[in-house]
Amino acid sequence: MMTLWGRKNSINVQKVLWCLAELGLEEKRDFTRIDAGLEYGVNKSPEYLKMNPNGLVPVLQDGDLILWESHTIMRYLAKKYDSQVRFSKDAGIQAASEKWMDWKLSTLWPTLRVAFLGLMRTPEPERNYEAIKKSFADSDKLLGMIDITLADRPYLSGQSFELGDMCIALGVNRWVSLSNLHPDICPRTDYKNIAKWYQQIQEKTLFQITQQT
Ligand SMILES: N[C@@H](CCC(=O)N[C@@H](CS)C(=O)NCC(=O)O)C(=O)O
Repeated sequence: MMTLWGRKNSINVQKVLWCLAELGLEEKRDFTRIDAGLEYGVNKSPEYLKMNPNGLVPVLQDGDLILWESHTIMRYLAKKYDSQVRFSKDAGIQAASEKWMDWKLSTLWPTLRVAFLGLMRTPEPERNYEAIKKSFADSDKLLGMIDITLADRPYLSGQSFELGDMCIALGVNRWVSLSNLHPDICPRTDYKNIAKWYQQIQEKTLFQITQQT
């Protein structure tokens, strides 16, 4: 039985929960989840810091192995537990998918995070609206790359749903949520290919994306 530490509304915990769901791994049967992070605490305790010195969620324990970094955990799960071949084993398709994972961590999320933390985690009097607006506008522009990519393919790396789609879909979920909650500060472009892809993902995959609050 694996153990996953992390609150359910964290974008990085959601990536792991989604991956587990796609692999047919069920909470209570195949893994235990322990709430950690923000209001739950736990992640700054000495015991937790021994597992993840960053004090962040998620952390996955599988036997003697302790992993942190959501994308590393996803790759591990897909390598070890994909008995039904849910994800492609082709090195080229995997790399095509993983480049979007890296882009999410290195480019999209650092850009969108400023708007997300500013509007969702910062009390109104302390918000830097100029930085928030810039963060959202820059993210909206970056998502134009996704929209162009999806013009000639159903999924980001081609014909099949892969790990990269999950990582980007969770970012798109935050982009849509922020725009819906704050349309004046976060006006978003009506990207048709993203909308089609996102809807298809929600219909055809095994995880209900919930907004992060
Ligand atoms: N690069 C890390 C980032 C982890 C991260 O930033 N986690 C956030 C939640 S999304 C966290 O632990 N925040 C502190 C908290 O929830 O208390 C990953 O992908 O796992």
